[in-house]
Amino acid sequence: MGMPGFSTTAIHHGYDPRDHHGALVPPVYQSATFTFASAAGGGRCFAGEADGYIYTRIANPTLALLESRLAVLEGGAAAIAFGSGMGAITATLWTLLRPGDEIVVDLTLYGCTFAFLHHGIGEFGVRVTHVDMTDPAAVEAAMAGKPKVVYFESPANPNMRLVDIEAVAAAAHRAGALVVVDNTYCTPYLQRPLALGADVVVHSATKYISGHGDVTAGIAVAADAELAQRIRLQGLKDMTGAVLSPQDAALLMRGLKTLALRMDRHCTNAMAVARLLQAHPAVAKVHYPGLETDPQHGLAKRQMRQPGGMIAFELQGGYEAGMRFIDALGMVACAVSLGDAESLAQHPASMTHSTYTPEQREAAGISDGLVRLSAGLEDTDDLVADVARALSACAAPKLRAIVAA
Ligand code: 7XF
Repeated sequence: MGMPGFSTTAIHHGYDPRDHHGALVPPVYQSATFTFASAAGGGRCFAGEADGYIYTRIANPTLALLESRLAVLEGGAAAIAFGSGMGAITATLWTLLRPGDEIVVDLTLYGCTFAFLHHGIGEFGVRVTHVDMTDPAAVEAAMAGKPKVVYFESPANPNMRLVDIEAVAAAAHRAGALVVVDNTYCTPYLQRPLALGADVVVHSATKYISGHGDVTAGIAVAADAELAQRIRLQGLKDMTGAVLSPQDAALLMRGLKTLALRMDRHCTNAMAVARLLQAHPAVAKVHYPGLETDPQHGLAKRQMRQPGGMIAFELQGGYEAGMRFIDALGMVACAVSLGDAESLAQHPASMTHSTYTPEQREAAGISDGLVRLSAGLEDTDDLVADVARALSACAAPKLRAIVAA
């Protein structure tokens, strides 16, 4: 038998019911601490001379099963689970960076990642340099400073910019930098950055991996086992303490079982909404790499299985029209977060990316009129109908006449 497929791995990897009284679903080790057989044995565990669980902030069997599944799915050596995506990101970067080091990042990043760089680690002596990672010459020039870390999202939250992972990773490696990619928007089902050269992949597992909007969680997956262990022992254990609860790990494993099925539906729904938006007179611009007219369509086809479930767009009426659109939605909820069964819409400039100043948002390509939509799992026709209704309702009177015609 060859390598098990994505869903088979997500459902079965690392678990045999015969080792657990036949329990089909892995039991939850809801225990903060673990007993040692002897005092000397406990000391050997702490010294790393003997295997064995010590304390859940370091490791836990339920977390270990989730971690092993995600490590295989991302094609990494090992994974570390966290209590949030920001836990995974901060623990990874605290581990890799020291005062005097430089991190080169893309122009567009999730709002709290941007805030962590500028108001967190940036205030502890780490130099943060933004570069347009869609421009190979700019990337090459930024490598002259010998950065320690190169960090980006693809697609970027919120404006769907794609970064050529293979090309940027190659440039970073020539300069001796480690490459960290936030793969939240894709999940390993749609894109595997480690196979394209990244060293670490981070996720907000709050999103598609959980898939049900009821957990905050994060994951880091490293290509190298020694690097993963450093992130665990420094970033997780000593620097952030951002551990995931075993109960929430069990919920993530439930989500993982249907990840591939759900991603297919998210993508189908997003494509249908993107096509509606593209053809609609009230819409000025659609950012969705699945559209043949999108300037990054070719790159999307190269590095993503499908273009994903997220869409960003600007209405003809700019900011005012965007706010009217969100308020006019019926089934689609106005909420931040993404990747849930429920479709969600939000306004990045005043919500997820309000951590930027207006000038910083302009530099990052996040316009005041941008609306972000997370296509859920509802029936495609119902989602498209709700968006179409809101588009008609929010159009300025002159446009409304055109829409009605
Ligand atoms: O700590 P979290 O689990 O919320 O994850 C942080 C995070 C990291 N990377 C990306 C690409 C993310 O989108 C997020 C969280 N984003 C939510 C959003 O954009 O709606 C957070 C709501 S403010």
